Amino acid sequence: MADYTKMWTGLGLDLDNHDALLENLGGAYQSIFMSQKHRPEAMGYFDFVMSEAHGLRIKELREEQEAGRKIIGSFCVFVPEEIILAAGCTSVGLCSGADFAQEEVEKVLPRNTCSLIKSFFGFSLAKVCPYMEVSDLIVGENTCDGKKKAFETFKEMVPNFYQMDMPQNKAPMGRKLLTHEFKSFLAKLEEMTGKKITKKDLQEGIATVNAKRAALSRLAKLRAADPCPISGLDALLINQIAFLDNPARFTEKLNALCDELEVLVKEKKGAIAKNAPRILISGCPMAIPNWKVPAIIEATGAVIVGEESCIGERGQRNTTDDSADTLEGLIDAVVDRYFKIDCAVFTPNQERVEHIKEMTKNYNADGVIHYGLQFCQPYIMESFSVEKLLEKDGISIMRLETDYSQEDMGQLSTRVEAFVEIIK
Ligand code: BJ8
Repeated sequence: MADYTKMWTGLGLDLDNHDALLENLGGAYQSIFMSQKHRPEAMGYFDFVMSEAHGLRIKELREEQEAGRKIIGSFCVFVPEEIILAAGCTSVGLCSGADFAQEEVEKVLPRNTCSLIKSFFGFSLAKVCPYMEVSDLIVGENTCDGKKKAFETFKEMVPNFYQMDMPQNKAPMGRKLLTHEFKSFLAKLEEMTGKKITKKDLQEGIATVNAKRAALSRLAKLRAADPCPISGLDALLINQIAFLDNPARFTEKLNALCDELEVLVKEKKGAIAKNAPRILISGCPMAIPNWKVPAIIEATGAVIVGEESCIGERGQRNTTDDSADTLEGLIDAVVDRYFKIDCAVFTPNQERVEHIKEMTKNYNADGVIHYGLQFCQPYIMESFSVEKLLEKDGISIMRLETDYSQEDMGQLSTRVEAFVEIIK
């Protein structure tokens, strides 16, 4: 990586903390990703993106800012990228996938807060996330209780916070609330940019995001093959990078990877051996650089064939209908698309278990590992009914609860190995 010290200093990063984070991440990436065998050649691009995630990509975002674009950071797949692009802005996901500055975090948040929330507090307090620092606006959403209460504190820590309300059920009133929130968000972006969003702008935003989602769905379908042409770790990484990279370039590179995977499938070549036990992961999002559980699973020789997760199919399934001929109609279509997301903060949330069953079938999974972050009430509570309903259909499932620490690695490995033995 080139020397970006000046840029990082300009962003207000704490260079010592940031060096420590990069050193840690670099080591983890080498041992988890680069040690894999039979990786598709086109993964080279995604390795490059990762190696420059705090360098070249941030430089690009700074250049976009200098040219007048605003950078919008967010924590949730409910924040509509189509509208952000329509406003001439750029969307970035704010990672939240690693522990940092835990002692400082526990001075402002209770200990029994999920790791994801603690993570973005830690990144902010320790000044180590260039995406957070480069963002002109940070959007928080009232999804789970943990996030919405934590945002009350977080908005005092950053100068540019915007809060979006969220429905808790899929009744008509819920849809009305989401429509209201998306329109307010659109108005906020118009006010920030001084640009009036037109029908054409939104159509273009929808087209860009639809193309990205279509490429991700193409990747997902290719994983149904046995042998699987790509490891679950690499597929997860691509889903994580989808939140950071330039969307048009990402789509082009992902389609190139899918072209290569199609050939591998035809030639019956896999990244992981044929007949390897096939696992579907379901549950809390695995934000970058959270690779702990997938690394444990694939170390057993099993392959992860899908993620029922917001960093995965729950967040990316469904494209937006672009056929409306008014701006109002297109906004409605965006709302329709997002209102289908079956996050566990909704009650009831029956669609989610149906999706898990559907994915198990479509990707020929032998079993499901339900991944819950400790203290995440929505997903952990829901995991009990998910378990019951999957077992009723004869689908093997194991529920795991963990955090971002490495302390339970041994215990998790033992449990995952035992589960893989059972489903073999
Ligand atoms: S749409 S899953 S990205 S809210 S893990 S912070 S739920 S206590 S992240 Fe999510 Fe949007 Fe839903 Fe998806 Fe709370 Fe649970 Fe923590 Fe969570």
